[in-house]
Amino acid sequence: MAFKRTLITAALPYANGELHLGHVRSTYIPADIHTRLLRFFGAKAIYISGSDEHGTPIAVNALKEGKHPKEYVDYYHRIIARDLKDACIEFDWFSRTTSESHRKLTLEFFNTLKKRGYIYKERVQQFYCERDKRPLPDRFVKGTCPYCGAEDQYSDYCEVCGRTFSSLEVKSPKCIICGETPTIRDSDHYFFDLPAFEERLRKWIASGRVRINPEVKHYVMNWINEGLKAWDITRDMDWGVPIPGERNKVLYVWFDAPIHYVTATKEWCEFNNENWEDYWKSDETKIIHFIGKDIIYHHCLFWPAMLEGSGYSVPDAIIASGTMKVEGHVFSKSRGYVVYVEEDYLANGLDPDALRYYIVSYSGHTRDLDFNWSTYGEKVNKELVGSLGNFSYRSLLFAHRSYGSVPMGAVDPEARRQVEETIETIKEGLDEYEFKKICDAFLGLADYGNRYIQSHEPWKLVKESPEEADEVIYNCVWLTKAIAVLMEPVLPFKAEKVLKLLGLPPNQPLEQALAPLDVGSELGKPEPLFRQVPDDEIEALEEAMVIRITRAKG
Ligand code: B3M
Ligand code: ZN
Repeated sequence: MAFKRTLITAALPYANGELHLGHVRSTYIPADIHTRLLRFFGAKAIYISGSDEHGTPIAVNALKEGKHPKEYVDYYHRIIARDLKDACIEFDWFSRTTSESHRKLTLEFFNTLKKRGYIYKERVQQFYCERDKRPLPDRFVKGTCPYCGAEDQYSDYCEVCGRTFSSLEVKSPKCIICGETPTIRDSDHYFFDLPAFEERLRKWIASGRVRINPEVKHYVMNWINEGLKAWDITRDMDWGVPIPGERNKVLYVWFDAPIHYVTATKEWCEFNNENWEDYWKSDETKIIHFIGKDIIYHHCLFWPAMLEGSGYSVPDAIIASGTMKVEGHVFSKSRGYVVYVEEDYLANGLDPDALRYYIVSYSGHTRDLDFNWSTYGEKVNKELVGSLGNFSYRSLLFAHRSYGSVPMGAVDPEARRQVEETIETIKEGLDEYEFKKICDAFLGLADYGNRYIQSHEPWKLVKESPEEADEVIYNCVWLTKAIAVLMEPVLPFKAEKVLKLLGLPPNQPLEQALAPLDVGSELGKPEPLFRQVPDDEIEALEEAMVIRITRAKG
């Protein structure tokens, strides 16, 4: 069916660090491009997210820094919002999980699910520190991985072998606050009855009503076939959404975080005088979640079950990206295999649009992306500087110098056909969530433009046959406009620049890609669109990375 509107969500970044390439690749840039493209093709689309501010890792980090968790997340919420803006990632709404509206809505979900019998209480055993006199959930305990024997791992997850486990399985546990061996105590926890949704989830996934890629579908079906387990949604601590009637118990961060998709929608709707139920309780809205591969379980099982159990719509598409690596290594902040958007990229004078382009054009969205500075340099220099930038700059410079305005001419039918084909391919890329296809398409148009200008040699024609020169330059400028319009979702800063030289405002609609030029309208003086990144600069960037990795090894 045709949807009236689309809601695009990006997985919430934890408010515990600067934005890095792992974030922007898995989620924020592709989802931003998707939203812009939907609008470009005339659809109504809303793009939302927010800072994920609860959870034990944040509580532990704040404790280490001697800060209250609220102070800690306030800081990172600001930093993340800044980094997003600098990478030209534009949310319609970006809020936070520590808000009052979010607390209320989370409890509404909790109460509804409890009333309907999907949440029940059960006694569990958990670590307790007798010296600190407190329970020790998840990351408050470190120990040896029960599977691979790696030491100094958090009690719920091993960074070395990647397995997750339940806290009590960890060997030689130690309290992260004082280093004591914890004791084990009883505690009453709330559980979400995931198994009650088994058949509904199985049918939903198998029916194809939700778009998820085949590989992910396969995983999810396997999990369902292995049998789903009830989900412990309580943590004994004071940082999180407090459970009513309980002392020192909050909801697990993964219970409240996805609810923020609804919180943010409601906040946006309130601000824009719309009805949030049109988004979450109606078949007319397409809901798309952009996520990383590591949170498929949460989005394909827990979250749809929570929605279904509370009477909300379930998502229509869950788009999981491939894994991000750095110089061939698994992405890891603690081991130094990380590239920060601000510190490592923008602060070095590198171009935000080039980042957006590199991130999505390197490989297909579901494939892995192995980041390294040398392929970054190659792609920027060859594709953005050599092809795209070169064509726009040459065309505009020639037109500006020789005419100062759009010369007489008409659109060459072959050039028009090329643009029409490019639009078709971009449309396919949008429908297939294949961002590389979109980039390849407008880059291909620039290649065509370069061949066009090269074969027509307008620099000769100006002297030999001025009328023909007019025609050729008209078409070069026309192609430049088409490319700018079509590249805008991926390269918004650069598109704006080019459009300005042509006397057009940003965010042009689809029709503008094919519209003829205004003969005689003034043309601005162009500057090169992209800067060449020389070898010595790439070497310096590589060097800085090696230093960080070495330092992380200690
Ligand atoms: N905050 C980040 C992650 O695991 C986590 C996402 C929440 S989405 C509801 O990628
Ligand atoms: Zn302790």
